[in-house]
Amino acid sequence: MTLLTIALLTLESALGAAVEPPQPYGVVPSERQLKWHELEFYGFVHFTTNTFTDKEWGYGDESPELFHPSDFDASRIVGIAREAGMKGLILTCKHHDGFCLWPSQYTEHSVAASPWRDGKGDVVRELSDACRDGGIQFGVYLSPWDRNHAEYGKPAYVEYYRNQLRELLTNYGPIFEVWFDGANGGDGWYGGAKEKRTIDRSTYYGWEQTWQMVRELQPEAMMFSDVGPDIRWVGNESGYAGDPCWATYTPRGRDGKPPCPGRTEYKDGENGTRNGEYWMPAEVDVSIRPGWFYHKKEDDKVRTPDNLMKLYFESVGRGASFLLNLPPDRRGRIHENDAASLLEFGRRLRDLFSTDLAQGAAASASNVRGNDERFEPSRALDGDRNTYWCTDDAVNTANMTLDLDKPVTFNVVSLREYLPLGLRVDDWALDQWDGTDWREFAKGTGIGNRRLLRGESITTNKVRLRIVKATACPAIAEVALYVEARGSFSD
Ligand code: FUL
Repeated sequence: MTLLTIALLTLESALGAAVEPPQPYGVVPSERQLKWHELEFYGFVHFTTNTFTDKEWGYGDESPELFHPSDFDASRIVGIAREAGMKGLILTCKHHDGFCLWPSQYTEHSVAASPWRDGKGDVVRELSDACRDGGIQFGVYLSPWDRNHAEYGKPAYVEYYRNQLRELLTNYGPIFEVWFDGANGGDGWYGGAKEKRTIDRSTYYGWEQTWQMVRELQPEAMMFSDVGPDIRWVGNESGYAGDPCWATYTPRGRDGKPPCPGRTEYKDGENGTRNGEYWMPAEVDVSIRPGWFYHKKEDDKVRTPDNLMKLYFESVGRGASFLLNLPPDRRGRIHENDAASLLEFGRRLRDLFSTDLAQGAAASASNVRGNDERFEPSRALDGDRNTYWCTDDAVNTANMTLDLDKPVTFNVVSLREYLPLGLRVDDWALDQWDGTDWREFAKGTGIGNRRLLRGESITTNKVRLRIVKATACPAIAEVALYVEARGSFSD
């Protein structure tokens, strides 16, 4: 050690050495996952020959001539999605029936054989361009199960599947998410064979190799499946995540086989796994109508704005993402009923999050890491998810208080942990000051990317967040208070 170093070290300790941020706890998100956590809400677009045959799963023998939207306008779809607050759209480029919405050079079973745009159309092109122009992201769904392809079940099909994926990942700009569906019902047309084909879900598709290809072609893309690797299926299609819904997960296989798409104890996805092996947050996929594809008979069964709000709180509000399906109709447009509901929902969301009543409050805490201003409780009130309140390493129970100066009325609270340091908090509670005492008004388990509390209206001048149990010293990036204008939230 040189004299200079010793002098600097002495000076530093005299000034109070800058304390280090805590070590991460458990598995932590990748950069790619961190970016995705910021999206929270995006859409699915289910569109294919099913739209014209009124089916949910095409058999694979549908004529491409059936695909003939009279008024497909991608920019209108993007406009509605954006207005609703969606940050991206994922298109079913090929569903189980095998019909391709782009002119793939590997099959004739595509838009190139349809009368739409005289066989010169490309839905993938139009929607990806419109997303880019509209400032939202674009993702692809490519069904692994293909009921049209003659060689489905043989190695040649897996080659075909990868070739198609390569087309989608190289010709259409940046892809934010690739959706790998685990569904496989067995029977299909299969080039005229009309039979049941059973594949071994663990080995047939060679997922590792396909995932590797996605990483090479689109390093930023998030991959979704029952087993990730980046995002997991939440385990239901009803629109809710479990409570709690940990971002960490250890998928379990079934029938003595390792976990793979289509073969997991998928109900585990609802809650995830505390201290799980992987950072693999949940995505809640659900349709705005009963079916995934458009059916006229469901025009009066569109989810209401109230119901969409409920789904939002039960997905985004539990740390998952909300993937809401908007199926274009036979015109190639989002039906008026769906659009109306969605736009009203978007308006309510904007309204809800327009003013954070906690900003500007005076914050104090029972402990501040190293008494360092970088970790002060005000960091949780600055609207920046990259700054956080944090305690000393040995302090796993702590509280922070917001002094609001004058009484405010709120009915929604938003909490976030600082994700790069992992899931640290187990149990927490929220208290209001009633003039003489603290009164608990909410409690829960798990925070993660986001925890939204939707409760009765509370008017108070002080709010307290209590970290009741944390496995590692807490790092809280956000405490925010909002007002939701509403009649009831029972829908
Ligand atoms: C399922 C599929 O079978 C449905 O048709 C739909 O695409 C849904 C999102 O995933 O597994």
